[in-house]
Amino acid sequence: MKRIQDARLYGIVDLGYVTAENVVSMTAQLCAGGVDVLQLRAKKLGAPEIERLARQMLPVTREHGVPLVINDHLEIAAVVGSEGVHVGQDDDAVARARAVVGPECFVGKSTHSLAQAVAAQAEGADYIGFGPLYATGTKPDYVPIGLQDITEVHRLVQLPIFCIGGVNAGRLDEVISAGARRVVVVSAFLQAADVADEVRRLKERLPVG
Ligand code: 3NM
Repeated sequence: MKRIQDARLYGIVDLGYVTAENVVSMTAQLCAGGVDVLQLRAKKLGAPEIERLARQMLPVTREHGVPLVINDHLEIAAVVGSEGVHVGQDDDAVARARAVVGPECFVGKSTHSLAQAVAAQAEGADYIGFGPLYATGTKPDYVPIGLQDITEVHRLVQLPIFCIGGVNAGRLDEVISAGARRVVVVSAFLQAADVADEVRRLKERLPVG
């Protein structure tokens, strides 16, 4: 199983873009292309449906050695035994997640500013998301934070930092030049004509180490 500490490319199966029927196929394509970690995100589905999808994804992600992260639903992460769980900006979200998922499951937290990133590290998160860098239809209510704090967040936070929000092949060079080392890509992968190829080609351009 790949470790979150070594992950550079983070994919998300977001049910805003993928139908439930296509979740397994999309999971297989993203894993075949080479995502290092994969999240299940389904803001509009109920817990039973999300649990069912997670159970369908797990054999595929495990076959590829890709850790599966459940967004928001701590109990589902615990009951299906996913490798990770991801939480939002609530106070104590990391501590509450740990109490539910136990020591084997890593915990990531979304952050939208330098202050939130530093706080997430103090809270004991295993990794952070940092964004949205650009305006994005995947998370439309959030104000983009731009690229200017990426270097500073890497100085302040010694956790894996996944830059997120509007990242695609056309913007990758400027995101890397701004200091990003790891990225999350959602809609640009899920809407690609050839998903595995899009993942493979973007991954080749990420810095190693
Ligand atoms: N979280 P896309 S931005 C799920 O900043 C999510 O916390 C964000 O999707 C954050 O690659 C985002 O399609 C959406 O822009 C990322």
